Amino acid sequence: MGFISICFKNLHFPNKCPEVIFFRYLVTSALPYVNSRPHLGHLIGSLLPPDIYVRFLRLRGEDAIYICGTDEHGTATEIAAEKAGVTPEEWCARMHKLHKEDYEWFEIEFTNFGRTSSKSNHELTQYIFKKNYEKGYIFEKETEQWYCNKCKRFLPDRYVKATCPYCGAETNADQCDSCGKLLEPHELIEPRCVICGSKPELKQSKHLFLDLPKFAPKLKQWISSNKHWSQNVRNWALSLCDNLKPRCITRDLKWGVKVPLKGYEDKVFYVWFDAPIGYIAITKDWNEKEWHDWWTSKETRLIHFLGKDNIPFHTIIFPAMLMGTEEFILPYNIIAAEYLNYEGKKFSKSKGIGVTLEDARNLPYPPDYWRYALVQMAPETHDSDFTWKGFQKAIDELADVLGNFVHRSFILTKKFFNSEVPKPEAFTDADKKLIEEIEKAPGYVAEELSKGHLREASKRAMELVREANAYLNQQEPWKNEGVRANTLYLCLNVCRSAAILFEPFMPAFSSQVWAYLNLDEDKKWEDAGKLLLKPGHKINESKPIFKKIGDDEIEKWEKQFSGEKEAKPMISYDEFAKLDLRVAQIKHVEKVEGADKLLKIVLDVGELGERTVAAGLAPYYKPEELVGKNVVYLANLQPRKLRGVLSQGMILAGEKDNKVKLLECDLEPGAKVL
Ligand code: B3M
Ligand code: ZN
Repeated sequence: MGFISICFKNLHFPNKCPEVIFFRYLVTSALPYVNSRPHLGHLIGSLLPPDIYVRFLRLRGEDAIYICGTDEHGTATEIAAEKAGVTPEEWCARMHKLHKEDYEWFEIEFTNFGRTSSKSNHELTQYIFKKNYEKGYIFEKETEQWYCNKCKRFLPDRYVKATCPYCGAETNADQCDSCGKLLEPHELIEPRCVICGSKPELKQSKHLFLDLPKFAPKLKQWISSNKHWSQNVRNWALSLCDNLKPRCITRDLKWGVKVPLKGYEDKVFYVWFDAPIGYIAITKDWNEKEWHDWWTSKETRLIHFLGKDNIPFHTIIFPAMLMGTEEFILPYNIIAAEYLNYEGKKFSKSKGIGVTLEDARNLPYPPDYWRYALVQMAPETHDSDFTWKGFQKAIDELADVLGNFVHRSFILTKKFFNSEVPKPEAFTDADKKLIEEIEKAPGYVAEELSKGHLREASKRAMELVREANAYLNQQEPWKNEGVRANTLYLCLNVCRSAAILFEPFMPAFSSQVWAYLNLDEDKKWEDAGKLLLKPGHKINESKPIFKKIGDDEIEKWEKQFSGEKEAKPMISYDEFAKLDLRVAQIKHVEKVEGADKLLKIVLDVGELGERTVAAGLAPYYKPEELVGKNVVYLANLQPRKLRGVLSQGMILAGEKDNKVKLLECDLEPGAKVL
């Protein structure tokens, strides 16, 4: 990828720069949706990597900004708000605040964390639309959209589930998560309404389309020329170019950016049309004067960090929209993460699987632990897993290698030199070897960081500390007075270097060590390779910075976030014997007025006569499928009224992963279940 290939302050070959080009960096993270609170996958998938990257750039003295914010439009938001009983505006304001607090807790340092519902984004979206429209890149077409007759609404995008016509996987309506293909409504196999499960129908509606095929040659040429992109991103983008279709950019919704065209008063832009423009608007909301320059100057390197499912939008659709304006710059790089799973499963809020950022904030570990551990488990080149064992291992490493080294260096300096940096004598071979490692470290770490290889970069930084630890053990300055000054002088300098090299990963660790070292100057990346702690400099007391995590604690979290519900407590046989369970035959079934899920079911319970129950089975069975079934019925449950139906007892069913099936029994009505 080589962000440092055209070199400004090249660390390896400082004298070989043919020309000095002053780039500045506009770095973005995919804008998180507001329909739920983020989890660890979001943090490592898109938010944390750009934070680490921008911190690194700043340490190198580069001009870099980090732009992010909440992606607020679209049906997902509308429905989440509806469920919560608030307006979309209220919902978004609330979620924006919570998202921001979550990220800030993890020390994600945004230049601006804005919102796509802002006035500036509405204006810019309409502006970019108009430019594309005027240049003939947008056309109108009568189209078919999924409409759910039961929910009485159009079902855009993620509100239709179906089978992917290309790979056969279960998919969303607009893009298949498995094969990445962009999908058109009529292509879907066996579509279902996500809200109610029924089969939607295609209805005619007029919509606007971005004419992607018109951009194909330019896109292809541009993508091919981006040799510094990762193979994966580049190949995927190129393969998409071969089969570009016009993309519908409007939706039949209320919540979103209005379409400034006659006849489109009831529609808004597709959320993916205005969301990336949000990057520009959020920059504008940060700096009214300079935003335009940032987004149009050739000196800006625009770098998007995102999850792999967002690749088509950032390599094709957004660049096409930008090309259409003939005004804005195109991304310089797109760094895509794979998916993070949780202990071998998918994160699932509804099933309680995985750790949300809110959960993490309530656990007894500081942000640095999460940041470092997540980098060790990051899905950089393939899908990976967050595991609690992995978390424990990462913190063990921090405590055993980094924390231990820093603490020993300080303790020994206090003991033997009254907390003053000792004055070294002539360096021995062992000293010189370590000095060489110190000098090389910032270049090595930078090389990986520049490519977005965060895990490798952190390993390189840790390598220096491992070397220094080995050196300290070998020198034994507590025994050998002769080597004491040199050894501790170098070890303290390694502490200083580590505070710089680990700053992007663990900002709190970095400031802590800086304070222990009694330093107040600004940290500079290249200084990590120098011996800048001066003999005689007074340092402060240190305390151990990292604490290992016990197995019992880890086991507790494994259980707590596994999504597995604990078994219910034991009961006695007598308690069980109180249940009067019978076989009952279903005689008659009807829907309950005003209740989507309830069915009114009349049962024949043999000697007990006829009984009526109200059961929440409508999503799983059609009334006519139930009639004639012999089921298991709990006869002596206190009757209660449900939506006007007096329910006498209940019929039993099993449930797993949203599948529900009645318990059936092949005996005559009235038979006892023992
Ligand atoms: N909100 C999708 C996502 O979080 C979307 C990213 C928008 S980036 C402009 O996967
Ligand atoms: Zn529906």
